[in-house]
Amino acid sequence: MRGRFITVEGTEGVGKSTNLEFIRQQLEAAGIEVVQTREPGGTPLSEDIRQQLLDHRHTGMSSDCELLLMFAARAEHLAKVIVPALEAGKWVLCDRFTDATYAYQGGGRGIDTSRISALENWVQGELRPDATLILDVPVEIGLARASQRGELDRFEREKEEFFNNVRNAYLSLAEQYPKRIHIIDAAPALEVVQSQLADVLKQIMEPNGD
Ligand code: Z5A
Repeated sequence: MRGRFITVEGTEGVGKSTNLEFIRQQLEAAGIEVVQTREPGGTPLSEDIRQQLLDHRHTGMSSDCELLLMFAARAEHLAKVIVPALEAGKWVLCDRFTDATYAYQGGGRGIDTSRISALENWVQGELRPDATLILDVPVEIGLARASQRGELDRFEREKEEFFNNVRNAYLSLAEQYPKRIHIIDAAPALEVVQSQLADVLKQIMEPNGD
């Protein structure tokens, strides 16, 4: 049986890295074999593309170049990691996927959604995530959390307005796909966030769950 494809999304500093480990543990505790991966990245070539995308020396990269590099990395990732794992019956847990493209390149950079969906259909065919968890916090809280880390990458140097547009695009996607996308309030203490995650994961792990 084909595995299930779970993606985790959110704006800057919402706690994806912190909570991905928790999500993986919950799935594995239920006996599910999990392949954890990330975008952009997940294969040697896609990780090289990621480095170019995040490198602050490329500040001013054209929006179309950014969009096409995201999908180039994704095509390789799908071919080498995601599709083979799903076909082998494993679950794929992916840190960001195409919702991030709609949010960052669509909402943030202002690229028309129809251009993103054309690339989505080309690169993914009919493959879409089975369930998506969007960790949501007000932008100022996420930026304050992220600022505790080291040097800022090319995206992290964007202004608050950019991240507000990204967050609004994520919230619109959740309205558009209420069955697939689950919004998690990631502002409270970690144990409160993880209790919400555990509830949603139970639902997702049910046969035919979303
Ligand atoms: N991107 C794109 O533009 N288009 C696309 O299609 C794709 C991606 C796929 C890299 O992604 C960039 O690629 C990303 C969008 C773009 N740029 N940005 N921004 P990334 O996922 O690797 O980068 P990121 O968003 O910066 O993720 P991150 O560095 O992994 O941050 P995070 O995972 O959300 O946060 P964290 O490191 O888990 O937590 C941040 C801090 O907050 C840390 O000190 C935690 O201990 C703390 N924390 C976490 N939760 C809590 C709670 N509940 N309370 C208090 N403190 C907390």
